[in-house]
Amino acid sequence: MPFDMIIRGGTIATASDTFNCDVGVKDGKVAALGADLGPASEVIDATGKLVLPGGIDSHVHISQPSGPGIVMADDFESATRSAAFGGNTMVLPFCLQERGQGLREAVTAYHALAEGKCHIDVSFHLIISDPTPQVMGQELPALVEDGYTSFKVFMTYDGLALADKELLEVFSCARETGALVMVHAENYDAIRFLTEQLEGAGKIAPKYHATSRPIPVEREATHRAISLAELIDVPVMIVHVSNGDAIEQIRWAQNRGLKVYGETCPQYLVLTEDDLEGLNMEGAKYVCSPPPRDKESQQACWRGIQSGVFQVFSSDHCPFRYDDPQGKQIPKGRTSFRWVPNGIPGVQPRLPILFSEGVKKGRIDLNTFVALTSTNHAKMYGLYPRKGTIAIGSDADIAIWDPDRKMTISQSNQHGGADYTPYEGIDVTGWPITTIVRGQAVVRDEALVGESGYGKYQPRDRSPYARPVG
Ligand code: DUC
Ligand code: ZN
Ligand code: ZN
Repeated sequence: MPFDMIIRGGTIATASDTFNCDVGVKDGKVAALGADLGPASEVIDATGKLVLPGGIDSHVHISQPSGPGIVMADDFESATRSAAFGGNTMVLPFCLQERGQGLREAVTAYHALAEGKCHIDVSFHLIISDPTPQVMGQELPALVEDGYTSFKVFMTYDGLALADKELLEVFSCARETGALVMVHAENYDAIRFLTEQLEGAGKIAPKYHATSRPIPVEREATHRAISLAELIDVPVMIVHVSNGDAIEQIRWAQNRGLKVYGETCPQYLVLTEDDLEGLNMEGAKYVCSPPPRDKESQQACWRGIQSGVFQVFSSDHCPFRYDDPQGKQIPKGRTSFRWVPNGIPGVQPRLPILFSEGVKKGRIDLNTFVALTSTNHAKMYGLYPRKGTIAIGSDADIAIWDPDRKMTISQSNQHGGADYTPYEGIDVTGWPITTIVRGQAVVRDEALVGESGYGKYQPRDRSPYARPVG
């Protein structure tokens, strides 16, 4: 029996091409693309369906420490299960170094949380919160060698924000080691100032979360991150970009030949600040940073996608349960928006939202969709061509889509640990129905068929995008 699996009769789309042929899978890899491939142990009929590289979501938070009394809604089992239902074959969550903690120690503990739990493949970015000489001089270079080839830094948040000098030190370490830096760009002091002003005026409801971090807060930090990166001559990825002003900074840098990359997310395409207006604590369901903006910002994000300012479209999945004192309804959250856990679930609806709003509505073509949701993530983070495409020799990481299936996103069709979806009621056309990881169906015909523990940790190469300009 030459093939373990044949996916027959579908339309394949990669980041560059769309064509009709069968896919032969052997030993977890794509082994043949063609017609009449002969027998196989398992045949999947994909007639009338799209056969796409499995989604890779390079920005998700799973089991991340989030402050006293707060617990994330997803562990590795539930996060990777819902990701699989959303047509993803791999996710990249963040391993957070807490202040005072060694990086290696953080990585070991994070592996223990993932081990034996994952339905799909995972790899870890590092969050650097304590760039001590030991971390920068020894731990980080060794971890990059071991395949942890990207890390995130924060310009805001108590316990996470790095001063400009620390950012320069981390950027310099990234340049030396060939790692890719991801930046959360918001101005910490401006947010603290505005938060105190709002609280002083009794403006404490969740909706003021958005007021406390307006567009200039993100624009200024985006520009500063770019300028600091330019000083070091190191590439940077500006993550979760929400509006046209921040996009302008990135485009300006790109036009100057700087290696500045961009990521946006579904919340900046389909949600607005108005969603935070909910009565009582309902607005907390939409508290995330940067906050969703307005219709004009949504249009700017679409233009950023269409014009190539953004290389990747990620979910920034960061789930907290709503009806839960360890989640969005933490008692302190009623005293001020500043205590409401920051983040929203989104790893499952990411792909249907972009497919429906982007491809089906004619804003982007199918190949751009594949690039933004899979191929570019693999390229950016050192996984390509093992992951992120359908080509001979690549891992058989494949999502089979019904491009015409009409669905309404609802908590009842979500499979993660959260008890709500901020995308409730959004109608979409196109839905992933079967997800195959390294040649094994994990979700088949919209039912979970894989076992937790099948998904494996994947060390990564250095990003080809992380090389300095010179
Ligand atoms: N930043 C993220 O990347 N995710 C959730 C919250 C945040 O501030
Ligand atoms: Zn962030
Ligand atoms: Zn995030």
